This record gives sequence, structure tokens and C-alpha cells, in this order.
Amino acid sequence: MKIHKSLGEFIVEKQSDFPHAKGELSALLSAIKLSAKIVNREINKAGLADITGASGVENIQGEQQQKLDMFANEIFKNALIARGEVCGIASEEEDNYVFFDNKNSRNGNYVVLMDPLDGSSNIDVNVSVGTIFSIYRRVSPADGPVEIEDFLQVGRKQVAAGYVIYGSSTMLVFTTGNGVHGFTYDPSIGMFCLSHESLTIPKSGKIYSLNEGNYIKFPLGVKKYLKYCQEEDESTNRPFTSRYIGSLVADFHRNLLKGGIYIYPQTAQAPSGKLRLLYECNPIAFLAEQAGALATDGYNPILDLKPTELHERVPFFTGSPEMMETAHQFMTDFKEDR
Ligand code: P6P
Repeated sequence: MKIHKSLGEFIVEKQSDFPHAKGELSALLSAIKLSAKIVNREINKAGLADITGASGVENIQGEQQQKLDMFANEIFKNALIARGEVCGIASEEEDNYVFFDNKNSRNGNYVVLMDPLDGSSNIDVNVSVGTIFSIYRRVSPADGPVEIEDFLQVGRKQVAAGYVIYGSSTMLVFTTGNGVHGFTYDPSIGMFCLSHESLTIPKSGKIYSLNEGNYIKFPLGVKKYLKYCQEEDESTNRPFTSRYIGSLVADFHRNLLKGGIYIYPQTAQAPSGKLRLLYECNPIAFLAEQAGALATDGYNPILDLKPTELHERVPFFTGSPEMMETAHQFMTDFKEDR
């Protein structure tokens, strides 16, 4: 029987690869690992406990907070507070950033931005959901409070990023800038075990993921690309296949393994796009580029965008490089002044 390497063993072994590790990042990742196990346990029995459905509270996005959203937010926040490495967090579920103003954490070197439970409306119907996290070194003086600038850093400054996908199996997939590595949770031993080392996206693919219900209000370039995907052309392996789960982490993870493209452009309801730059697009874009994929707003690399506010939204395109290049060509050829 093959014994897989644990996440902890992997980090120790690759210590020299993790320029920021020095044990701090390793400890931070172990807080995320612990939180993921607890959230996984609650999700797996969600239908039995009174923990599914809406909480009756709206978040800053004006969206109904799900009970598990809030549960996951508290679990990750408390696990990170307990580690001295993190001086503050920003979260989809928090109106503003949170300064960990206690003796143990206030001088921590890192900040964490997260979507504690992305796609949470899918939980009630037993569809995969995910946690997305993004880690930066703080830029504010270590002897003072955490500042907004610590959270509004450009995506290329991330020191680590990853997601947990709570699916048919639970996986933690992360990068520290030295490739993308996937660990599958084995509940029988309570450990995340290395299952996908150095994940690399196929250069092309046949899967396109977007919510076609928004077609009428898509930018013309997206409409043209969508029709391109649906045309018959043997030489380019078309028509492609439409796969859309409605959970970014699940759609991204499948496309990462099989090749494909995910697009959430501007729509009528979301004129700037729906996905948030800081704690959805930036971490996924870091993973994407580390896995040989591309991630843009339709024109520019996501990781080069300068954030201006915590919950800002951007159009999001990510996937196999050859598919992204074709989509970009349509976006350029049919660019509209919006
Ligand atoms: P729509 C989930 O709410 C999310 O933020 C992503 O995980 C997902 O890809 C997208 O929104 C789904 O949005 O408008 O297609 O339901």
C-alpha cells in the first residue's frame, strides 16, 4: 500500500523552495489545514445539522449570508488569530479588514484574504463548494496596526495562495510560487496527503465554463467567443463542451486537471463582473499562472491589477493558454466602449 506524503512533511522537505517559509508560512498553512478539516466535517453533515440555508443576515455584497459561510469565516479567523504569524484578515464575510490586536498577533508578518466558503448556495443541494485564500507579507510597520495598504497589494505580491475544494473528496491545493500542489484529505487518518504534485494545466481543452443565462448582456467579444465554442470544426476539435457548476473553485479545479476556460464577464447584474479581485480572482490567478494557465480581466493579467478597495469586482477569464488566447482575440477584435 502506497503511503502518501503529508502536507506537513511536504513543506518541511521543500523548505528551501519556500522563500518565505522560515516556519512562519508553514505554521500559517497548518492553521488553514486545521480549519479546512473542521469546515469539511460540518459540510459533510450539513443536511443533518441546522446549519444549512440562509442566516437572515446580508453581507456587504448585499447577498444572503449562508449559515455555513459565517461558520467557516469564524473557524478560519479564529484559527489564524491563534497563530502569531497573522496580524489581520480580510474576508468576503467581513465588511472591513480585521486587525488581530492582541499581544500574540499584532506584530505578525502576514495578512490573509479569504472567501471562507465560495459557492455556498450550492451546499443545500450537495454541490461542491470551496474556501479560497491569499497570503501577503504585511507592508505596514510591524510595531503598528495593520493598514488597508496591507490588503490592497497587487496580486503579484502574494507569497502563497490556494483553495480547499469540498467535493467528492476534499482537497487542499496551494502554491507558494514554486508550482501548484494538491493534497487529498484522508479522514481515516485526519491528514491531507500529497496526491497531485506539480499540477500543470493542459495547453488546450474542450471545456468552457460560464453562465449562459447572462448571454444577452455579455460583452460582444464573449458572445462571439461563445458561438466560436459551439461551431463545428474538426480541425479545432469543436464544438467544445459546456460545463458550469456555479462554484468557482469546482469549475477551476476541473479545468485545471482537464483543460478548459472559465469566464465570468461583465453582466447586467454585475457591470464590473461578479467575482472579487482580492480574495477570489488574485489567489486563483496566482495558482493559474503557477500551473501554466492564464488569468485576465479579458485584456490584462489579473495579477497586475492595482486594487483600490477590499470588495471590488472584476471580470474574470482563466484557463488553458491556447483557449485564453483565442478568447482574448475575440475580446480585442470586438472591443466595445462600455
Ligand atoms: P452565477 C458563487 O456565488 C460565485 O461567486 C462563484 O463561485 C461562481 O462561479 C459564481 O459566483 C456563480 O455565479 O451568477 O453564475 O450563479
